[in-house]
Amino acid sequence: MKKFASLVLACAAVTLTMPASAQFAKPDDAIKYRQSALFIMAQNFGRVAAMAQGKVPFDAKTAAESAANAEFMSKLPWGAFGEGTEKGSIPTRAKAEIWTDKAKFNEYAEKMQSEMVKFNAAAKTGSLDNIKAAMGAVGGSCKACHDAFQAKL
Ligand code: ASC
Repeated sequence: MKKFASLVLACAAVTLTMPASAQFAKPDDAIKYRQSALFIMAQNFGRVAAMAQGKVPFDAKTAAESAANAEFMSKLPWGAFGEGTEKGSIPTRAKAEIWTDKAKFNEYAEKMQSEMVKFNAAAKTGSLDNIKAAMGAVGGSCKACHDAFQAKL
């Protein structure tokens, strides 16, 4: 019983400290984690962007759900850019500058998250015009960070 209790505590400790400074068993896990979070975020953002661009019909409920997903996902990648996760055995376009210019990288990450909050709020109103007004700044924040910190293919 004592053993079980300490196992539960250990698991809780790992879980609770995860977001601030994520721990991964190996660099590949961190790389996969951040790529997965960004992929799911981009899929959800892209779904709403396609509506704003008139490529697919506007559906307020889907837009609001997708924007909420995107905002949630925008919080997850950053803990997976820890020291020692620069390279693994799977391809990564993360530039070394992420680790040598952390202050700037964090600034871009925070900017994107705050634009996502506004984007999600806009989507909640159900107005395509509000969504359109908030979208550009989100896309711009993605691009600014990619230009500085993502290697070209
Ligand atoms: C997206 C997506 C990005 C950004 C970027 C904006 O939908 O997947 O990486 O927007 O293209 O410039």
